[in-house]
Amino acid sequence: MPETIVKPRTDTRPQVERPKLHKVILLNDDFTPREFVVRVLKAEFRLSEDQAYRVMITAHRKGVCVVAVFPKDVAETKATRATDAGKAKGYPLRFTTEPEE
Ligand code: NFA
Repeated sequence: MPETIVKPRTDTRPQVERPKLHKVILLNDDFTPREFVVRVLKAEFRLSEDQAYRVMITAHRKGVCVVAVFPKDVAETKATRATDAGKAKGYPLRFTTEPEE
């Protein structure tokens, strides 16, 4: 039986950081109608009726709710579009973003 030759295999692929995801956060306010918030969440974030209602009611009760996480540029674009949808109707509805831990 010939000797086993163990060939050292060194992984030379560069170790890259996975880009951080950013949270889109819905902020409560006293003026935007609940149904409108649900409609925006469904349209902009593709949430189901149930998911959208739960996110809306959590923000309503606790002040804020995480809607979803995306790469930074996607999170910022969606937060801006959703905020602008409220602005177009004269509502103070706001979505912000922040990096995930
Ligand atoms: N608090 C709003 C209302 O009672 C509803 C709302 C929920 C607004 C979540 C913004 C975010 N009409």
